[in-house]
Amino acid sequence: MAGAQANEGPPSRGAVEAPAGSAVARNGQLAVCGERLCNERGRAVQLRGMSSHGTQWYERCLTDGSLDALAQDWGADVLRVSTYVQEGGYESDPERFTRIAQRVVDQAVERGMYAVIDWHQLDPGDPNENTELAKRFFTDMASRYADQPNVFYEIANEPSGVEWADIKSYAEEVIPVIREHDPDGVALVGTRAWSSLGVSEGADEQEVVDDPVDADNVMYTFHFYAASHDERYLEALSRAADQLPVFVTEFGTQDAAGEGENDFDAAQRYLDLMAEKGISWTNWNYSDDERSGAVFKPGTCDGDQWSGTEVLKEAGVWIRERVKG
Ligand code: IDC
Repeated sequence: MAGAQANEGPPSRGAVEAPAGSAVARNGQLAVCGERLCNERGRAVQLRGMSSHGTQWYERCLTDGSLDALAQDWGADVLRVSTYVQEGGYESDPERFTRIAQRVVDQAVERGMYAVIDWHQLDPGDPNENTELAKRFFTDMASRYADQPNVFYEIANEPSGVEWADIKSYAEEVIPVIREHDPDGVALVGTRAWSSLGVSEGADEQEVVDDPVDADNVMYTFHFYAASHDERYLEALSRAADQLPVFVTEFGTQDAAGEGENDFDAAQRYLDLMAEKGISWTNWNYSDDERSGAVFKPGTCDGDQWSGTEVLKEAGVWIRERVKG
């Protein structure tokens, strides 16, 4: 068992103070309050920010300079750190990917941003196939951030081909492991059919409403790609947000592969809904991948210029404006 000893840092790093004026300095420890996310004074908050791409491919886009730009130039409240399980990710070298995730979360903490620790399970679609690895990863992460108010634990990115009952039982196995170390960290649970609340497999939010995860401080995730996901998805999100705490941890203005033309009109309707209902979000993705959904132009991550719009693709210019608010 590697446990916390697998990493260089101490099991818990102790509390690091957030810079004045930052999202974390303003809001402190967050908690679920009814269908919303509330700050430490019990006031509802909406966080806006970006998701990284997989750290096995785009670690070089997550530097002191790029995270300064995200925190200061973009004014982001939150960074989602995507640790893929497969595709050359965590399973191939748990210690290395834990170290990378901790390095990046530490950098978010220093800048007063919240961090979503994303266990980026994608294929296989059944999160139960990675449960032992997930427990090891989250033990290491939750022990390190036990004293920090900054982190969310996203335990399954996009389940697919699996019933809600199986996702729920996975959540009820992993969340207690996290809470043993970090009792007040908010857990984010992926929903059926690539976190579509079931819609992509002919279901909807009702299965979650009828049978929620048996744990406190849990939110459910919804992902959408505006050029692919029509009215039915928007309506499911709208209904769900009145009955469940929802966090949109991934979305794009493109098609479901994060590619192709941007549909900014459709994306704006989702953003308006999320503003109205106080739904927090992180956009996919903060890298220089060649696809249209990666905000930076290819080659940006080899340089040292991160701020402003010159380094951004069309989708990057658009989303930066909306993160700034
Ligand atoms: C895609 C990346 C692509 C990569 C692929 C690998 O854009 O570069 O080759 O993953 O799996 C998701 C997933 C997310 C996808 C993204 C866009 O969570 O991993 O990234 N997407 O396809 N769900 C819907 C879309």
